[in-house]
Amino acid sequence: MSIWFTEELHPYYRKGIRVKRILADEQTQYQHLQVVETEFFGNAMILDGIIQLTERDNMGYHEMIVHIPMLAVGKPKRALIVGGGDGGSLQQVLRYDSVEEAVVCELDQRVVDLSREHFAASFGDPWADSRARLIVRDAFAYLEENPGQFDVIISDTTDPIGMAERLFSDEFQKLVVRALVPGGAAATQCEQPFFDTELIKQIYQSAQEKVKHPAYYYANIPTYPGGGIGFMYISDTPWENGLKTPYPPGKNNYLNPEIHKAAFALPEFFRKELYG
Ligand code: SPD
Repeated sequence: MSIWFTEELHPYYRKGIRVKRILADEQTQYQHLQVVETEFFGNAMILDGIIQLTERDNMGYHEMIVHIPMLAVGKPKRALIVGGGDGGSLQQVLRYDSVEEAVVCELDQRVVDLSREHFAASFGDPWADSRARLIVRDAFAYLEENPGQFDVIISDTTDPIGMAERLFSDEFQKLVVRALVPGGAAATQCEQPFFDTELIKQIYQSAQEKVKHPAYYYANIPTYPGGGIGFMYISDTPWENGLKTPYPPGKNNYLNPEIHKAAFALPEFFRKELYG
């Protein structure tokens, strides 16, 4: 079998990948979850028709959303991943010997189950690490109950549609900042400069009201709309602190010192929009 999967996240833009076979296709309590084997990108996870990750290009996303705040903080002990049930961010967080606990607050247990089944070749089984703790629950309530607890928070979410929309709100960001220890750092999935300019501006303005050193950075991911995705760094600690921190044990496949700096360089049209 050979079919094209076409994604339409924005009504004016589509992209497609060739699929060899469907490995899982189910309606969970929360969403339509598919895992497919693709022609070029390895296995891919699709939620409600939107590609979340592929084996071939997820490293840009997971390394960048995790290491930028982790390196800035230095020796993080406690990390929280909001969403991230696929285990990709967890795998990166656990590379740090300083990490004593990594909490993943994921709403959909099936994302965890099917990822363990179909992405073990890429992520291993980070859940087997004694420092990993899975909480299957709404992140809002969890954050409300845990102020001042985490050195690093990674908001590894789907797009701001339906139930995930509020994970991009000012209210959510307040809870994230409140859940950090002083000097802690967060990174949130923050969409695409061409397509989501207004949303990113709003998120940046919210962050400016709460922390001293918010900044937007970007990674190339061919299977995301526009070929990439950005992140909002939210902290009183400048991201540049991380440039001096040694990488954790294990192999980087995307991040290197040049990429670390270059990720924060924005194209002029967008730099003007965001920073004025
Ligand atoms: N437009 C797709 C954005 C997907 C972001 N979430 C990815 C989750 C990977 N852990």
